[in-house]
Amino acid sequence: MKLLKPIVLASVFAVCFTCENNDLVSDDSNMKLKAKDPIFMDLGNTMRTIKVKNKIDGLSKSANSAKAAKSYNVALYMAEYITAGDTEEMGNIVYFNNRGNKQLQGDFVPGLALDGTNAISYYVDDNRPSLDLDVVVSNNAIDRAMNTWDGIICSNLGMFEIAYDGRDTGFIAGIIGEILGEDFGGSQSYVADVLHAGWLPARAFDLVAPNGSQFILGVTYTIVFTDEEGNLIDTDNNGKYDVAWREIYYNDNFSWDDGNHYDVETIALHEAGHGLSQGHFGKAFRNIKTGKLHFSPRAVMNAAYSGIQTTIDESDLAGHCSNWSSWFNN
Ligand SMILES: [Ca+2]
Ligand SMILES: [Ca+2]
Ligand SMILES: [Zn+2]
Repeated sequence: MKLLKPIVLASVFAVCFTCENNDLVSDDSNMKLKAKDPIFMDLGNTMRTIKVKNKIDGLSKSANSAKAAKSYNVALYMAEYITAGDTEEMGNIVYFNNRGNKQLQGDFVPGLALDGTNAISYYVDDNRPSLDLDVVVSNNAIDRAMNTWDGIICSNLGMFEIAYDGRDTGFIAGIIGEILGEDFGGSQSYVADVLHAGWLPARAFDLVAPNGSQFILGVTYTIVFTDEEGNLIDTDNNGKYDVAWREIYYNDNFSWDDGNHYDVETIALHEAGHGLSQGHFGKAFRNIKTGKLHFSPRAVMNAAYSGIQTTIDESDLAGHCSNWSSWFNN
């Protein structure tokens, strides 16, 4: 199959070269890569009832422990993945509930935060390190990525890290493990608004997209609140499903590096963008002679890896600010 693809593409190229309005070929040397429609994957019923006890800052330890746990219904709603960039596959959106074209975006809701604060919490799980990097090195890269988003001045994320304490994490790791009959760890407990859940073996990514193990670098899953029947809810009526938290996983099939190929900070910055409700952005082109992938505009939120990128570009900034500048913090 892999060998056939260039031939198929080359013939499409030849046929379309004279077409008007063709959107495959942008000029003689660059081929525009077409974005695919979102895909649907059926992982069965992922709705779970979880108990969360919010620890409120300022309350004494005993007052906090006296607070009753509250029950919430949550389910996996969607995922977004970024691809390695050296295949024909571009990153995409995956929906796990088939509602035709009635899919909405997801977003956090002020006042409905499971950590008890509108500030954005994150957690980095050391229990699933990459095969290639010392966990301290990858953690530092992830922290740098989170600080980059937190440093944007149009938003007031008040980001804070929940310190690693060894606990089991991973709503999605649990579900994937159940489906594949393997133990990837996992927990049905809320940990933080954005969970960097760590690295999983390649086969876990075949549940994100068909053959996904071969081209997905990283994926961000969106877990949303549901009602008791499992219907997705939009309690603040903003036309977006209410996000409970997001989980980020990295594909250990690829070689991870710190400042090389594939650079953890670059992918963590991209995935954290999804963690903060941003979608993919930019048109992808492949140079016909060199095979090199490039984007217009180049941005952190491009759907495939095209080299190290650890700063937020204008288009990323616009997306972030339109979403977060009106967010009220606490
Ligand atoms: Ca929060
Ligand atoms: Ca909403
Ligand atoms: Zn992505």
